[in-house]
Amino acid sequence: MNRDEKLELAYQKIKQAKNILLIGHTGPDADAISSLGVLIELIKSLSISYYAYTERKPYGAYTYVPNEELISGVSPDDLKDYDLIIILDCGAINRTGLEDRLRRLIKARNEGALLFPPYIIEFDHHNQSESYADLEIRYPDCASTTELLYYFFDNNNLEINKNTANCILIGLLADTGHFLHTNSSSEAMLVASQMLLRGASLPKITAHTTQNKSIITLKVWGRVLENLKFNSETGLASSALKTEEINSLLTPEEREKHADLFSDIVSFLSSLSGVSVALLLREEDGHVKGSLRTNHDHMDVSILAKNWGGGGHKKAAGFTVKGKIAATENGWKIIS
Ligand SMILES: [Mn+2]
Repeated sequence: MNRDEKLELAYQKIKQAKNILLIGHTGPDADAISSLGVLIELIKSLSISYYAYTERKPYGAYTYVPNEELISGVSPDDLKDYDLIIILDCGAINRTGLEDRLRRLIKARNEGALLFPPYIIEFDHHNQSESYADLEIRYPDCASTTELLYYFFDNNNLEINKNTANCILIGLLADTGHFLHTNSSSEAMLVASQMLLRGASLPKITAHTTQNKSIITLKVWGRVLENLKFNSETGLASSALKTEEINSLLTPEEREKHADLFSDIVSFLSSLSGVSVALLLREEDGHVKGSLRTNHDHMDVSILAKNWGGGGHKKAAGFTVKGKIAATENGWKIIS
């Protein structure tokens, strides 16, 4: 099936559905939230019942995204109650926040144990890690999942109203770093300009996304910069935050609310002159989370992340491993 056929089939499946479950990735970013926002807008207009879910939805961080208030952080009831499940921007099944339940469902489906198994559609722009959906709409050339959803709307001649336009533009701006990253393709720019023509407000979005640095954010940035180590031979800029440091700077509520904070600073580090790769390590619940960024076309940080059991894009990737952070002479290591 080519892309157009897949996008048409996805719309057929949505129109036929009676109860749809929408899933964005755990600890959602603006692209995940706005992808949910786009499909909620469509499903509302079709008067189909739905439940939109994302695990660890940060409180108050994305209220500027249309339909954000219709997304729940509470796990859905029995997955078999839905006839259609749409997974957005997740990269891998383990980022759905429902991995065990989905795997059980898929197993039952594959064994023919379900009379009416939910149909599973995946919309994504991450590289593939495994194939599990009935309809996999995966295009890593798209700058954001919302860019892919634009093609879905365009292909099916669906109306793009102001809410949808804002959602699509928000996802694009977020995943291209406001058109600073190299994934800012001519197609992405074209979609963005189409969204402006359909009523999306760039000044309103940027006011929320770029002029929102709080004092708390700056304190965390200060500590990350203090801990910064730079290897001039490899061009690796790395920093780390231990649990004690994070706890001294942020309350648990603030950590939830400022979910973007860590990814913002690692992007900033990758933009510094002479830096080829930026790495931020932080401790969380006995684990170390690593975020990797690069601005260089010849680098692929998803390969580095994969070595640590993670994944992502060429320019932005991450991993989580068990352990603690320890400083070395010009870098960091993870110890158990
Ligand atoms: Mn994305």
